[in-house]
Amino acid sequence: MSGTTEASQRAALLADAVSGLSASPKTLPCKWLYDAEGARLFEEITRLPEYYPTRTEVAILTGQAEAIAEAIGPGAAVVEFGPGDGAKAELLLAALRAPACYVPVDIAPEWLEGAASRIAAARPGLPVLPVVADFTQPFALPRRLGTAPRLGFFPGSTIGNFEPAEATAFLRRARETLGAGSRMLLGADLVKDRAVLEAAYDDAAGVTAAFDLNLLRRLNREAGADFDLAGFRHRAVWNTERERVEMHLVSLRPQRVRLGGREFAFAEGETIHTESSHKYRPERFPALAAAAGWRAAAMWTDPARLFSVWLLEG
Ligand code: AVJ
Repeated sequence: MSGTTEASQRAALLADAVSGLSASPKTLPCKWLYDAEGARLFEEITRLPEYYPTRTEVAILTGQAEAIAEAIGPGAAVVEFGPGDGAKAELLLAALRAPACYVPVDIAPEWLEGAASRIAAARPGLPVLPVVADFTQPFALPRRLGTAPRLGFFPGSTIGNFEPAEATAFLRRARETLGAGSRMLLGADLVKDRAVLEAAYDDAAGVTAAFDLNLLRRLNREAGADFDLAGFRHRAVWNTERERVEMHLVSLRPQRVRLGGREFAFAEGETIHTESSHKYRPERFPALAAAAGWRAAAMWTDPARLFSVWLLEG
């Protein structure tokens, strides 16, 4: 990362931390979970026995590749929002007929390299056109897309990390970016048994706990905070009313933490809400999409109905 990018990132982290820790209840935006160590721990989470979403979505994308490719048709320009390592795009591009190009979009240029080089190696000859942009806002697509039919790709149930109103706003902007007549292939995790959900976000090996607590380590390193990591523990709880799994860091005792020249007091048992992962009901998802101008054209799921992959038409 360049010096200025790093400095502005740190300033943004500090500002978010000061406002989140001043709020009641205390909260921190989940995007800060992903520093290099956080990204490594998330990758480890995706391979845990309790964390079903990744392997289930991959099973849907591979097992139902034919039907998905058939529904999408030939020649699609695939625009992926937040591609990660590009593994799911590789599966999709292998299934599709004659995709026109691959456009990975991310705000952090260094995060685009992995996906771009993976796809370039896996599909020689396929144009890879990375775009550096904040995909929660409308952005311009490369001119080279021409008139190729556009297919947005947003796997992983990343949509679940948005509040419902933000999810609608994201889908509306994605439709503006992709244009009328475009499609979107989107992964959405489904509502299920509370025990299954809570275990997926609080695994026996403690990897998700380490992922959550790493946020405090990051604040100590990048925002000059003095969190005692032994003074907090990770908790995952299913919020029945809002149909989301919440991750919290629970203060184990009354304590004070310094950050940004201020002091923040924690009562025993007080929490910092670090992430929400919303889950969806198949019968209700089409209405959410419709509120953003999309029509749900098809849905694929696994035999246990753990996860859903949707094709939206705009
Ligand atoms: C970012 C949506 C893929 O909410 O399931 C995994 C992040 N957090 N375990 C999710 C996460 C804790 C994840 N996604």
